[in-house]
Amino acid sequence: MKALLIIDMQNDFMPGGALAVPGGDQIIPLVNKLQDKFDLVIATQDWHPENHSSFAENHHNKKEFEVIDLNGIKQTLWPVHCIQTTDGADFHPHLNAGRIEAIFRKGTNAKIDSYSGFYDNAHQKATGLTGYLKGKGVTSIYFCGLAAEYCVGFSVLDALTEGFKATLFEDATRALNEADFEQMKQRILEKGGRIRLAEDLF
Ligand code: VGL
Ligand code: ZN
Repeated sequence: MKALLIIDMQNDFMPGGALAVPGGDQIIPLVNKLQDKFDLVIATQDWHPENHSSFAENHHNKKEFEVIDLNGIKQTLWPVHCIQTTDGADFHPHLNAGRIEAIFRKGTNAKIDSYSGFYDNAHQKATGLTGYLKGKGVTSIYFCGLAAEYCVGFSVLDALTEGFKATLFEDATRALNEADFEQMKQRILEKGGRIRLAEDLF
């Protein structure tokens, strides 16, 4: 059984948003069309409290996009984004959300960031996504959404760790930084993941 996992298609990651991914809104028509090819569609939402430790403004003398050591883990400091229950955390209004059976929220613990839809960045706490998908009989997961080298990429890597087949649709994602996305694609391929074009399904 194959599932489509739509990562973080939220207003704050769209052009004009707090942590805009260039061209993030351009993938919406493809992400909508793609859903018809899957029996199960799941989404994730970045869902931070205001005091989240990934926000530069919650640290003294730190700038946005600076990398710090946070409890032993490298953490990029982001602009404030995806605050729980705000418009910025909502899905883009053009995203077809009618087929999404479950939404897994992440980044709710103020002390640690969570790029992957499966685990926090220290791999200490699971979201329950693995058990949910295995309970539905899912063996292969296909990924789209934002941002390619962060929440999408780390979700793909964790899916492989959890024993799923994992495929990234590289035309149905967009990166914050192209060079970082190239590195992430290499890591995915080395771990046994696949990279495909969603458009090839049509
Ligand atoms: C994301 C940075 C911070 C993402 C979330 O969805 O890729 N990136 N929070
Ligand atoms: Zn975030």
